[in-house]
Amino acid sequence: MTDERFMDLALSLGRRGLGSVWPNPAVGCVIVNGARIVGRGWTQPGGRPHAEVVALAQAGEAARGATAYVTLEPCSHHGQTPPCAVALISAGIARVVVALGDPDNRVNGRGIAMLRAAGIEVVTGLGEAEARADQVGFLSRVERGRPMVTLKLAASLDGRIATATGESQWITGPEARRQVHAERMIHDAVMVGAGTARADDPSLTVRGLGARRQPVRVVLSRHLDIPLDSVLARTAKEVPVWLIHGDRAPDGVVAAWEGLGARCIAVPVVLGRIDVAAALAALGAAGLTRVFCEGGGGLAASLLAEGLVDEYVGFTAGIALGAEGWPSIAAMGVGALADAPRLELVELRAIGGDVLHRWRAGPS
Ligand code: AOF
Ligand code: ZN
Repeated sequence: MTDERFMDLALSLGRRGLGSVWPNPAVGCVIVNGARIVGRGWTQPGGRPHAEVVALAQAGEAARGATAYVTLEPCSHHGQTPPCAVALISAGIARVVVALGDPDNRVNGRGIAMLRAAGIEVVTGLGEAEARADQVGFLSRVERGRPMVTLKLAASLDGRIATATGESQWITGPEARRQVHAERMIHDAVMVGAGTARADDPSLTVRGLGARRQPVRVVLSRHLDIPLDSVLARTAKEVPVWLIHGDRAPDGVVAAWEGLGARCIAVPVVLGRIDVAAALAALGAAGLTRVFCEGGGGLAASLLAEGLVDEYVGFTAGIALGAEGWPSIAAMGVGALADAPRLELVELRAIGGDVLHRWRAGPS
């Protein structure tokens, strides 16, 4: 096997951690001695142990003289455990192939420098584009101070997410809904606006896929007017609920939610709405790297208007709801076409009786 194939394997191992390792990146590591794979590792739930530590433990003595393939620069800082660069050196690794540098200011080139200083041959940049795509959430947290955002909307042919009476369950079929759970699982958090939380009384958990760590449930609610007997309220002690509220939400309601186990985070209100950029900055500061937003139309519009959507995944069903239905994207104040956010199609397929379409924002 070639360097490329081993790095591909490391990249696919690393992806296993997506959604369960925040605030850390989901890294993969493969250790190869001769032509034999002697260790495989990926970042463990909660972010530790790091991928290299897992792979080295598996390799044992066979790590001596071996090559390590790592999807992110090995760390050089002393956390709760010694740095991975030191672990690789002590294990007698002879060569390290790294896909992408780690921008964390505790690392940022020092990991690679430590390996080289110890006489280890280091090759960089192999698989960099794939690694960058997998690390988009971690890179966003470190470099932009906010998590990456995937916006998901399940809509009718005419782009409606509910009927005039707010009925939305179910517009799409079971296959699309199952896919939504798979998408939730590779994100750190699932986020909705207060209107959706009130209308659907959702649980926002991952079900049926054996998730090892449930995503945090985030609700944006200016007045914190979500029923205290909702599913989210009743389950806040089992799976985290974080409420982003306006700075004037009543203290009593904040205390009541905190009593139920929710985390309440106040952010400024701008023109009568929660400042979504400030909300995302707060989520980034709290460690989230990948957020999956499931509407509603108001939150979708705010995120799009502010250029905060990195990926959009749409599910379109063969049902028409008409203009009385709730729009998937509310008013955005777009005048000229040139001012409208435009995304690039990256995936299109049938899923059950529905259509999945995925779009990415251009580089910002
Ligand atoms: C690695 N391998 O698998 C991961 C790394 O808080 P700590 O000590 O766990 O360090 C977290 C930082 O370590 C994180 O911000 C990133 O720079 C790096 N993550 N490094 O060598 C891994 N997950
Ligand atoms: Zn490490």
